[in-house]
Amino acid sequence: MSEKEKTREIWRHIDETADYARSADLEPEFQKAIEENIAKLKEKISAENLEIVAFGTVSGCKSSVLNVLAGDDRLATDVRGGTTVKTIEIPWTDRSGVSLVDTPGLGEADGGIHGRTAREAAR
Ligand SMILES: Nc1nc2c(ncn2[C@@H]2O[C@H](COP(=O)(O)OP(=O)(O)O)[C@@H](O)[C@H]2O)c(=O)[nH]1
Ligand SMILES: [Mg+2]
Repeated sequence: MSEKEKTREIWRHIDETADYARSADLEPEFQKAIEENIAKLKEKISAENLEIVAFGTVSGCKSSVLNVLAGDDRLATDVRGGTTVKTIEIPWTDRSGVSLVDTPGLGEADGGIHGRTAREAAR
């Protein structure tokens, strides 16, 4: 399959999912969630920006690895878990169209909200 055909196929699947969400007998909340995700997905595809997302357990060196890729220490790191509390997106130096995305860690004590933030960023 050529790149052009693959792109067309992806958009076809997205449109079919949107049609299904509109026509199916779904809970309004679920329908809204699908529509919001489709809108976000379309935005991401149109932006043609590659996101490298660091996703994993707390103190797993996620921020440290992204700092190495970025070439400086702009993301905070700490021996204590829970330093990264929100999703942070930074452009990869000298490379247009590529972003490094840091997320809070999974498995943090009382860190349910941070885990959800991380999962959301990785979608
Ligand atoms: N021993 C060792 N520690 C590291 C290395 N890379 C990072 N660390 C330390 O591991 C700890 C957690 O790193 P961090 O990047 O904040 O983890 P995050 O919670 O996944 O973002 C920090 O104290 C880092 O300095 C490494 O290569 N070796
Ligand atoms: Mg971190």
